[in-house]
Amino acid sequence: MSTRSIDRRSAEMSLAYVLTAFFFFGIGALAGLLQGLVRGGVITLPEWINYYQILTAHGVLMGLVFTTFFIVGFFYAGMAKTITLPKLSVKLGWLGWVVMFFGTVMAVATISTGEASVMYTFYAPLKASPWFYIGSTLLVIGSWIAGAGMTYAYTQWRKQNTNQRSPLFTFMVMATLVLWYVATLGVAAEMLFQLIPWSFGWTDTVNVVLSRMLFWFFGHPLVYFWLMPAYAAWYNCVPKIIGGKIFSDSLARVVFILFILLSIPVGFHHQLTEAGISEKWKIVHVALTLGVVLPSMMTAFSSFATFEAVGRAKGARGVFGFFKKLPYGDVRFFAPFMGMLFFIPAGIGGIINTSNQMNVVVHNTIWVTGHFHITVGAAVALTFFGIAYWLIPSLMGRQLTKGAHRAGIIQTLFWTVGMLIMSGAMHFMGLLGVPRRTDYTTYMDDPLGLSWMKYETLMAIGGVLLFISAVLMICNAIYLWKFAPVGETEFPMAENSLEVRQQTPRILENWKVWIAILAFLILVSYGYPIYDAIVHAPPGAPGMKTW
Ligand code: HEM
Ligand SMILES: [Cu+2]
Repeated sequence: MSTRSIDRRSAEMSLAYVLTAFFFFGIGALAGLLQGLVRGGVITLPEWINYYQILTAHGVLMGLVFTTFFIVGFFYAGMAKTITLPKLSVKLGWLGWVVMFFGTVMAVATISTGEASVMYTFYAPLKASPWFYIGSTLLVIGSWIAGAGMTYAYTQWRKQNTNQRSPLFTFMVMATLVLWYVATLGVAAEMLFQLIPWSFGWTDTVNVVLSRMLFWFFGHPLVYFWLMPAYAAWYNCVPKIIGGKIFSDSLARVVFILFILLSIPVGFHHQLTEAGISEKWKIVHVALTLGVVLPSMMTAFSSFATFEAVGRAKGARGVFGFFKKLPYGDVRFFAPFMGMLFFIPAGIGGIINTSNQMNVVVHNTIWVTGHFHITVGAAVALTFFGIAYWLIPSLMGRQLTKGAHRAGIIQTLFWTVGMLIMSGAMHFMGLLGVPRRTDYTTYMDDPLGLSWMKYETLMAIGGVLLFISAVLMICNAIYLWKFAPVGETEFPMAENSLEVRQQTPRILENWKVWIAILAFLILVSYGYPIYDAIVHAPPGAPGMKTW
């Protein structure tokens, strides 16, 4: 008999998001493979495809579409598990899916017809078809609708459970949503007031400085929007999988609050080499960025504390003996664990990127691309894969079989090795000065350009392994969705008893306080620069089509 872990309506809606995520992930992976092969000099694209076109498709589909669909699906499922979803939430979930899907199709269509090779950052003055901007905006609006469904479920729960701290997972969903709503205001303003009117020809020029500021107001918290769901799995699901407990309820909540506060007023760390923003403001953003190290360290600390506690309970000895006791044969643990390991060099790389002087060395080199493939492309992606292995069968009422575990471990290994090779090559090339976002070139057979080719080839080899892994992942997902034997798969969610939760300070769930502090920090860090960019606007730029 089939037994779903949550009610059927919620399960079907969440699954729609997760499966759509993997559908677009597949197309994105193909684009990634082609990029690697082109840059490595292995293949040449046919006349009718432009390198920057597939680069745009890859960045948009992986960075914006795969992640957002997966996150919404996972969050809805986790909320259904911890507090259950009212009917209205499920309806809003479906509506959000439709709007997001429609927006994505619009954006992908304009990329396919070559009207939007502006890459996933759509930096002005590169100018795409208005329908690309409208499609991307719909993707965001769809996520707002989905977020409204979750917020409704949360407020209903709180009404029925006055004076109770919410379950940790639900709290984390709400914290991520607070961040997402505030962050997306920046990109929505850029789209609605700048890019869309300009691309329709209603305005002749665009204020480039302002548009990039607004983009990164959104762009940095975007990376925390990817990371916080992965952390939610590290805090709630991984401990349950390995038979442990949540290390500390309040610590986990403080971490998420810190992410809300510190991930928005830091966008200038992406613009350190950019004219039009004074050094003083850049330093404010850099200082706040370094503050974000703290919650990540706290997460690492509590994750490994949980591992240690579990290992010792199983009889581990010595300082690091507990590593031997962890269930590496369980893909639900193995995949996110590999992701955690990737996050160690990734975090160090992030500190390098944000340090003013070192940023000059790596800025706009392919080092940066190496960096975000080990953060979002590995730490986050591997965690999402690990979640998918139990989430899909558990929502379908099917079994995560031994064979699927094994296939999952192999898939994880391919991804891990592929990413080590590809990102390793990218990091190394970046230090040599190799630019990111470039089609195949030997720079007119310049000896320096030629000397880079061997690393480009290495990068392509890593890309091939990653692509094999992506195909395996999709096959596994389809198997678990449609073909695995009917049965039951646990929805691993470590939950603290109400007693423990009630010891957590009440203020941590007082959103008004945190939103007010966030507004203050935003005012301090962005208020004057944005005012300045508007009042002392640079000469506007006409649109450019460089492809
Ligand atoms: C099959 C696996 C993958 C391969 C082979 C791959 C390969 C690549 C390559 C070679 C580039 C650099 C192109 C250039 O700068 O000229 C790139 C860029 C990028 N990748 Fe991936 N990648 C993969 C997976 C992912 C994943 C899982 C994500 C995120 C979830 C991701 C996000 C990005 C983004 C955002 C860019 C930047 C695009 C731009 O600069 O506009 N990739 N990828
Ligand atoms: Cu950033």
